Amino acid sequence: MVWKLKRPILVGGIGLSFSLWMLQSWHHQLMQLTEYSLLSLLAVGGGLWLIKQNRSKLTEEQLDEMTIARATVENTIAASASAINKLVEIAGDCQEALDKATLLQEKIPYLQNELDRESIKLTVTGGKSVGKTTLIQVLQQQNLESVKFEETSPLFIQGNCDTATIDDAVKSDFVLFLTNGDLTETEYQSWEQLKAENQRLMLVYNKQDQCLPDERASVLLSLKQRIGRNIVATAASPQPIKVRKHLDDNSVQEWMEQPAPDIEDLTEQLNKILADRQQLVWATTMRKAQLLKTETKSLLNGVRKLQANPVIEQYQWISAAAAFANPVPALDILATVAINAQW
Ligand SMILES: Nc1nc2c(ncn2[C@@H]2O[C@H](COP(=O)(O)OP(=O)(O)OP(=O)(O)O)[C@@H](O)[C@H]2O)c(=O)[nH]1
Ligand SMILES: [Mg+2]
Repeated sequence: MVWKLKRPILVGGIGLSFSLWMLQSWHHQLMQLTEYSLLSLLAVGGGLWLIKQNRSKLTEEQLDEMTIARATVENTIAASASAINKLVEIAGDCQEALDKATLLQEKIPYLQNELDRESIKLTVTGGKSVGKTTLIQVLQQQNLESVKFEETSPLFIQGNCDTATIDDAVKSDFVLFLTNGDLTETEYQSWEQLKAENQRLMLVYNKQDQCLPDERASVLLSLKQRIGRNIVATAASPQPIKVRKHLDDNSVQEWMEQPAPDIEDLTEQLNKILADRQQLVWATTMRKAQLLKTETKSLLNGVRKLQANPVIEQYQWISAAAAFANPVPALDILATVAINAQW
């Protein structure tokens, strides 16, 4: 049975008024409902965010202590090698890509040899005049076995972090990051950058002799709160102190004395870290292999893009021609005109 609507304007009008009235009377409840759902959404979102934060903290700590198996590094080197082979394969007659691939290929045997390296490269970095050179001189007298020290140029140029210095630092096995007090924002960002590169490192609060003992404790506490563990305090070259001696004839003799460097905590920590030097070497090799893989992949993408361009252009022409020749849009316009004309 076909139900035929009589007086459509009247029925439509009544329907519309009824709906508006319903909306009006439910408006309050609806608003409350929206408020509650917004609040619950906020609560759920906040909860999820907290869980995520806790998890990322955990993974950061785990990464710090993560032991690397030799096989994992070997697999990463092998993956880089096969990516380079793929690059050679698809490069075809693109000489530039082939030359780059040859250069990358030469790094593979170097990385394989790196796995058995005995000596450790220890880099000392930090801002200007924090005591990098002095600390290296003092550490060199500690007879740390097969450790080569290197100093980076100051980490900051006019208050900005120098990325070239960071790149330099991540090539070493271990980094000592020097600071003379609470971390500045730029220092913190550089520290985070090194951590993001999975660089093994330690924060050294040098020149602690410039502060009174309770000030030192509060600086150390604040550093620990900011970056967690991995902090030692040193005084590579403490300020000379005035010594006063009362003699028998009631006269007073005064002179300046140079205290010995205060680096025991640092050498103790370093000895612990260097005890597992294989781990340090493997971690560095892993970083270098990953870097090689990333470099190869971006070259591969570049070559693929170059090769795909002519095909994309060809299809662009085809679709442009098809759009031009297709009568459907024209039919569409015709239909609209016809319908309008009927009215
Ligand atoms: N009071 C005090 N002074 C220190 C300490 N360590 C280094 N110094 C002094 O800090 C100044 C800078 O030391 P450097 O070792 O040259 O510092 P740097 O970081 O190598 O400096 P740049 O390479 O120029 O960035 C020197 O006068 C050192 O004697 C320390 O533990 N306590
Ligand atoms: Mg220096």
